[in-house]
Parts: sequence; structure tokens; C-alpha cells
Amino acid sequence: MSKPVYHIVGSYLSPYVRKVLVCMGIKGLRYTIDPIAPFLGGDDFEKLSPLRRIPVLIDGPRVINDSSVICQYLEDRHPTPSLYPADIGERAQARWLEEYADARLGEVIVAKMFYQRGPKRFLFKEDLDEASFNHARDVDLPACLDWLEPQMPQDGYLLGALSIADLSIASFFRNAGLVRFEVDAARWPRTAAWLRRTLGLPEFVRLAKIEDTIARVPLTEQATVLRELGEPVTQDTLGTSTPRKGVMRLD
Ligand SMILES: N[C@@H](CCC(=O)N[C@@H](CS)C(=O)NCC(=O)O)C(=O)O
Repeated sequence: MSKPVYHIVGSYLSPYVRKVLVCMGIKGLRYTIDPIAPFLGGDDFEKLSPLRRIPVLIDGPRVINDSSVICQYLEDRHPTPSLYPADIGERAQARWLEEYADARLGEVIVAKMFYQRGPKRFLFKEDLDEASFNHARDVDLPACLDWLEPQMPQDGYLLGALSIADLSIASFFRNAGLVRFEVDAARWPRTAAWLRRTLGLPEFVRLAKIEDTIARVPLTEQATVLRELGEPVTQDTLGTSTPRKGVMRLD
């Protein structure tokens, strides 16, 4: 039986969306995409995503929210290649590292850094909170790296084989890179080497080319550029041209 084509709602610049797209790429799954920023979602978007967040995965009549839930769903539906360790303890550890990335790296890299430099400025026309950005870059993120460094492997991936833990954490550091934060290899050598390895995976590399192209394109024009790049962007969209603040708090 041929594999289904899933529909994704969410921008390629979101680390949560990237995690899902990489997971799909590794599993050989095809998708169509409505690449909207959550802040441009209209009423129909909110019906599907009550927290007004991306990604959303649509599988026929089923709507699934939250990148971790989506990745687990894809794993359950398409168990090979597996992105979750077979050992129960290691599987729990992989999920914890994923949660750490989604929660803490999300707060520091997305809310305090990426959102500040991107949507807050260009969509909501608000000033950058320089002090908060600098604190995230100089204090919070280094503290995260200090915590991650001793857990990083000399070679290979966090829990031996590549897992959801690697995809999650690397996805967030890619966004840090987009706001010019580089992991200092002298201070965090294992993390820097692991990040190079992980972001060097073909699926991250494929997406990075797309991300680099659209990063400076206004949000409302990104779909056109993505179509030109050959991405499977649908004509139907849940996006509007009127920005709205989210449901959950962002800086
Ligand atoms: N726990 C969610 C978080 C998703 C999330 O926060 N996505 C961001 C995009 S990078 C978003 O939609 N933010 C809009 C908001 O929080 O209002 C997941 O893993 O999918």
C-alpha cells in the first residue's frame, strides 16, 4: 500500500515544524504544506489549532497538534526507521530531551531571540527588547549549553542511534544560527561537533537551503517563493494578511 500524503500547517522557519519535516524526511513520508506563520492564521486556523500554534498535521479527517505528539504519531504509523530508542529507559530520556528543547530552548531561542528579531519587529512593528535578547544570548543559552555539553557524545548521536532527541535540540540551534548565535567550539566542543553532524544530515541540509531563501522574504510572499523552489505548497491557506497575537504569552 502506498504511503499517505500528510498535510502540514506551519512555516519552515519554525523549529517545531522543522522537527516534524525532518522526521518525515527520514521516514520517507510525503507532505503538502500551508507554510503560514501562526500570527497570520485566521479563524479557521484557530479552529484547528486552539493555541494558535504551529505545526498542525492533518491526516484525512484527523487533526493533530503539537510537534511531539505529531512525531510520535508518525512513529506509531511508520515505525521504521525508528526515531525512538528501543530501550524503555533510553526512550524516556529521548522524550525528556525533546521536552527540554521544546520548553526551555523554545523559551530562550524562539521567544526571547528569534521572535524578537523576526515577527515582533516586522509583523507587529514593536521594538526589540535588547536587554532580554542579550540576556538570552549571553546568559540563558550558555547555561543551556553548559547543561547539554556533558551529555553530548564523542561521536554519533545523543542516545547512540539518531533519535527524536537529536532532531529536536538541533532544530532549535538552527534557529539560534538564524539570529547569528554560533555554538562556541572552544567552550562546548562536543555540542558544536554534534550540532555540525546533526545539521549535516541530508534532510536538515535540504531544509536549510529553503530556510535561507525565505528568511528575508516578507511572510505574506513566502508561499510564492516556496512554490518556485518546488515545495508542495497548497493553494488553500489558513493564513490572512492581518497579524494577531497568540493565545500563549510570548516576550
Ligand atoms: N509545544 C508546541 C509548541 C509550538 C510552538 O510554540 N510553535 C510556535 C512557532 S515557532 C508558535 O506557533 N508560536 C505562536 C504562539 O505561541 O503564539 C509544539 O511542540 O508544537
